[in-house]
Amino acid sequence: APTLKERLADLIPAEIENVKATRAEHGKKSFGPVIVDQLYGGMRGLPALIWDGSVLDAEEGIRFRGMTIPEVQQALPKAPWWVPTQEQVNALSRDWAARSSIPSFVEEILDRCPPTLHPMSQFSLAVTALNHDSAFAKAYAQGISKKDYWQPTFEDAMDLIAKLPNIAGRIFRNVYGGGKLPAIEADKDYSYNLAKLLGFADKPEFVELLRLYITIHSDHEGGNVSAHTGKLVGSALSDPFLAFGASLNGLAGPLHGLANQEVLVWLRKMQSKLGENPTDEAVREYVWSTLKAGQVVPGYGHAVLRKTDPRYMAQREFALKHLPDDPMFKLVSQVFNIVPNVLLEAGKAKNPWPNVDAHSGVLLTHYGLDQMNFYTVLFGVSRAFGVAAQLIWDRALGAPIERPKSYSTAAIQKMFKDK
Ligand code: NMX
Ligand code: MLT
Repeated sequence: APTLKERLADLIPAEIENVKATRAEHGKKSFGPVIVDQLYGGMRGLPALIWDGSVLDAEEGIRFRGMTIPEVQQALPKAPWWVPTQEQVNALSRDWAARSSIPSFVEEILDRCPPTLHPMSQFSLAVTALNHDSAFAKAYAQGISKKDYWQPTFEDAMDLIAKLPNIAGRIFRNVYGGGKLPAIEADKDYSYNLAKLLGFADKPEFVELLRLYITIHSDHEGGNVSAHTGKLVGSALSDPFLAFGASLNGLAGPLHGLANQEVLVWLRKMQSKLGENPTDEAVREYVWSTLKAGQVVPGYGHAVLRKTDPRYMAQREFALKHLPDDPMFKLVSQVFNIVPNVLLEAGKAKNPWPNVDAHSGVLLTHYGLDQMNFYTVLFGVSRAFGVAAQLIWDRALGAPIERPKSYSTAAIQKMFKDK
């Protein structure tokens, strides 16, 4: 008799054909406000979520509260949604510094992780464990009224953001060495302190890079895996630590945040195969060999964007200004000239252009942060700002528990029979 796994292996090929046939016959048919293909196709393009912090346009890229990245760069630290004085900016930094320490049991959890456990798994463990001291969970247990949910959510959101540098710094030093964590400086900004905890505070250009990095990675509307996961889990009234821990698990996937690590791995493999200064033809061949092996070219393509990601361009401008002669940056530029044409020729990817992850690793590497499996942790620290802000709004506006309707292929076939 077949084992459960053998039985599945028998069934899968037929079910693949069944889904193909169902999509071919009914895929373009209307199904309520959507078409059947959207149920199978990862809900691409489905208007389904409210997310106030940012909106993504397929051609133009992200706008934060209506502002493009260059506009935000001009305006910070002042922004139209909150126009703080320098004193208020400093007070926010001091508030985060005051909230920044992590409980000793969370330190122990991190210290006990084997250095072979991926930094993202360690990150998610630590963030989830912060739920121990959640103001929201405590207030809920004490019977807080719905109209007040946002207040302890705000406190948790602030604690979450404030504690991330200590978590990231501890993981970094545990995994890669670098000694004891220094203290956060209450009179310095978030990026400086994060750089300090990673051991890079003596490089002002790296601190400036982190300011750019954190801003551009903070939010990318609500439908991406990490943002949507945080919102979904938060909709069950799981507190911000549980919700953002879930976000991190999604960000750790190679088609999402882990792509920044994958890009560096891919570039390094290319370098070791082709040597320094490869010809365009050799790079082209290498890209084709990736596709022919059934792999994706990391850092290229996007589910929504149809043009070069403005976050890529912001990083490219930084590189052109600060590290124009870096050999890895030159390789990234060469790849930028070659990959889109190959992807167009291959004809599958709907967007052949680079996304944010195609550029971030090379900048970090330039300043000596070349531990590539740490890169997604930095993405995660940044993404906390967007997810946490929306969690506050969701609780303030009484967002309900998310519960879309699912269907089986058999149910779809039955529904459209003879239609
Ligand atoms: N290299 C090779 N094939 C690709 C690529 C790529 N970069 N991008 C898309 N495709 C393929 C895709 O795998 C799919 O193939 P199949 O029909 O065999 O399943 C086909 O093209 C159509 O996919 P799209 O509709 O263009 O892309 P989708 O919306 O499904 O996925 C990504 C979007 C971003 C997951 C996809 O472009 C990708 O895998 N890119 C590489 C990984 C990456 O850079 N991810 C980071 C995204 C940004 N972030 O930080 O989250
Ligand atoms: C993101 O920043 O979340 C990525 O670009 C993925 C996305 O928007 O789907």
